[in-house]
Amino acid sequence: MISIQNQIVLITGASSGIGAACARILADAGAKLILAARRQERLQQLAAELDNKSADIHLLQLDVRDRLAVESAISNLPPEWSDIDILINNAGLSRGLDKLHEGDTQDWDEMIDTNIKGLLYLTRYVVPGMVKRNRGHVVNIGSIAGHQIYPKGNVYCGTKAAVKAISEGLKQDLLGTPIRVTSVDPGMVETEFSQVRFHGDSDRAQQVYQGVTPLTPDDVADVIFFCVTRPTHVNINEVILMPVDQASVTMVNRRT
Ligand code: NDP
Ligand code: 8X3
Repeated sequence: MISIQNQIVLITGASSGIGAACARILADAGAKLILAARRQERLQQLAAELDNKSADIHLLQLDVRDRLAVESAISNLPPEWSDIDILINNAGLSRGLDKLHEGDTQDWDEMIDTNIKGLLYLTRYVVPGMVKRNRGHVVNIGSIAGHQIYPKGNVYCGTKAAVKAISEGLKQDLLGTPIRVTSVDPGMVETEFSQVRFHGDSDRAQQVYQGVTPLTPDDVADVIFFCVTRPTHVNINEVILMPVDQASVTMVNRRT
């Protein structure tokens, strides 16, 4: 296991769920954290919590869909924060659960712009520095939905299939460098994910996890921590994790 003490880790989507859980576990291990998301007040709350543990934090209010904002945020990082060691491309969302031919095109744009293009922009502006410094690790948060399609999952599944392809492509393109690329692909995790998918309909969101023990954000962060702390010659290419109550994207054992 390698230490990540004082390594600079940029986490997108750090204001909630899996991203916030990553921030907590990495702060405990002494990493220096750049926390990015749109909701600044959420980032500030998390920073205050981590501050109590003397964590070194830099906040970035950032919409990953905005290419120019991403480029400017990365190129204007203060010098003490600019040498990013680990990029966790976690920001992402699903919007709606509709048959493709009845889908809301605004929902599609939001998913494609965030899950695919946002991840690409961060990668494009952060990885060249890693190549120059001859060190680095990119962790993309994919999904079981990138491996298997479910009814009405169409566009969301498409974005996560793209993340899978992009992770594999990046690994190939970085062959010959020491930079590592990992895709962490969870099944059902209880976060704000379903609230966002159903545009704030809490009852519908809760039903997703009814009678099931889903993964927690900490479970996923734990796996990410494992991946980034392997010896430097080891690359964990892809991890699929799901709750014991889930066998595939559509097979879930519900007790009620
Ligand atoms: P949450 O909704 O709890 O967190 C999503 C995070 O993404 C938030 O911090 C949100 O921050 C951020 N985000 C969304 N859009 C943008 C944007 N345009 N710019 C910057 N940040 C953005 O969900 P999860 O923690 O579950 O989701 C994290 C990742 O895990 C996603 O990629 C998701 O697809 C993936 N995933 C989730 C699973 C689950 O079952 N929950 C399973 C498999 C994968 P803010 O709104 O403040 O910008
Ligand atoms: C989130 C998991 O199955 O809701 O990526 O699409 S699922």
